[in-house]
Amino acid sequence: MKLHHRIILIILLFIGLAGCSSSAEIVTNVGELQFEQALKIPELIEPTIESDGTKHFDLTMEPGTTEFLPGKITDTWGINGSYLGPTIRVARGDNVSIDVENKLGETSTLHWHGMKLPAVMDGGPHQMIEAGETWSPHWTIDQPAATTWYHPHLHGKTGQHVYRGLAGMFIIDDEDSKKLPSNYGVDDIPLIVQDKLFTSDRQLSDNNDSSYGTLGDEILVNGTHDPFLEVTASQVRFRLLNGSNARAYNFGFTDGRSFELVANDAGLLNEPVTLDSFMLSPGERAEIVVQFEPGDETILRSYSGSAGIESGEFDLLKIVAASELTESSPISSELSTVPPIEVPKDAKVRQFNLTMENDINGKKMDMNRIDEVVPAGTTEIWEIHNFGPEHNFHIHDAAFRVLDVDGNEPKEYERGRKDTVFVPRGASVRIVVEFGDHSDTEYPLMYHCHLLKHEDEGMMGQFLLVEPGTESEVPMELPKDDNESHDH
Ligand SMILES: [Cu+2]
Repeated sequence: MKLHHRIILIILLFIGLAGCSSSAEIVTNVGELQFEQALKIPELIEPTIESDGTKHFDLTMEPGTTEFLPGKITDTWGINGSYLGPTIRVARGDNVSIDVENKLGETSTLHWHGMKLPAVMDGGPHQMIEAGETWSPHWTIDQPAATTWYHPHLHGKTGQHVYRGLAGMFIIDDEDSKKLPSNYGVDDIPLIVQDKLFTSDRQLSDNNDSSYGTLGDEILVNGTHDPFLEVTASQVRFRLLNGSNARAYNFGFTDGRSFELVANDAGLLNEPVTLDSFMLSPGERAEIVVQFEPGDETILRSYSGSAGIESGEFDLLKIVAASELTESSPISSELSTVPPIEVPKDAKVRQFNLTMENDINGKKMDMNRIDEVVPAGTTEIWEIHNFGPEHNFHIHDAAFRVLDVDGNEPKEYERGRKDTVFVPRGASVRIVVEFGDHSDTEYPLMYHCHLLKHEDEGMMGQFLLVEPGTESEVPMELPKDDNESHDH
């Protein structure tokens, strides 16, 4: 019976392949997977505690090889391993210090996406780590619980460095978040979703020809191809990160089950929202809590959407519930006590035009140019107007709330605290942005499209956060040689 099924599957596969070659538009892996690889859970890295209580972490960026398919070796990059990096987990109020050693053999950076911190610790394009060197940022965790992440941000090379495997999760806990399932790897599961294009000899293809950048036809979850997960608890929290260069995912389950959305990128929602699907564009995160009955089987699938970066249908992960499940207490109807970001009276409004040329307000990213000067600790309205196909928009050292999309209420799944927002083709998105309170007249922060090809091609701008009232005193040019220092 099993052999019989396999033969049918092989025939179907051949029909599928023939179909694929004639119509490149329909990209899918549905029906091709066996769900035979246990989902890898990135290691939770243990800090060393310094004498003043600071939690210290050591990260090493290094090349390696990874066996995504049995017997097939792929050249990859990783952090403390050959592909992806460990999960860092800290609590609000912690002081952290991190040594990032670069053993890649070329310059890179490591950016803390979603983190509120001084600009010089941000790991953006100005905090370059030369080959063989170590960069040592430190800061105090001062923001609500959130699923953040880290990845390189070297100007012009971010897409390549992330695609080869440099990324990891950075979880922040607080009193609110601990009320949700929090047992890492048991009922609190990270899911880093990435599409990949492999060459015939199973190397990562850097074909970047599409206008969106690399769109793969195979999926890795936490670096696992063909993954399954056995869950042992009746309620499981999944932290989803779209770690792809360009593809967006419309997440849902093949049995149509609903689930509770409990967090957007930058923190918990005030109350859970019951959904049966939601979309994440590159860089966005969401936390969901899914209820299981003993013996349940379902597949987390990405359904094809209308946008170019959403086309294709992909099985992501098969989830099987054990025959006996640990009973979890029901999740509270009050999740976060942090009030939603409000629009201040007389809020400053800034306009950002995303053009067909992949620039912002007619300008390509320039490492020496300051595009905006924002008073630290303030809240502004930013209006993002898309004059081209799909983009998204990410702001460093900031959290925002989506006010409207083309004048309409944002989708139910994007109404919480965020740091990255999808900007549909031709649409205008208005956000109310709460900026960090660290000022710095020397080191800028970034805002950019998180489709990494677009970012690398210059769809990025730089802003300084300065002492309120000093905005007009700040030079809009950075000194040519001083701004690429890495000795902080
Ligand atoms: Cu873009």
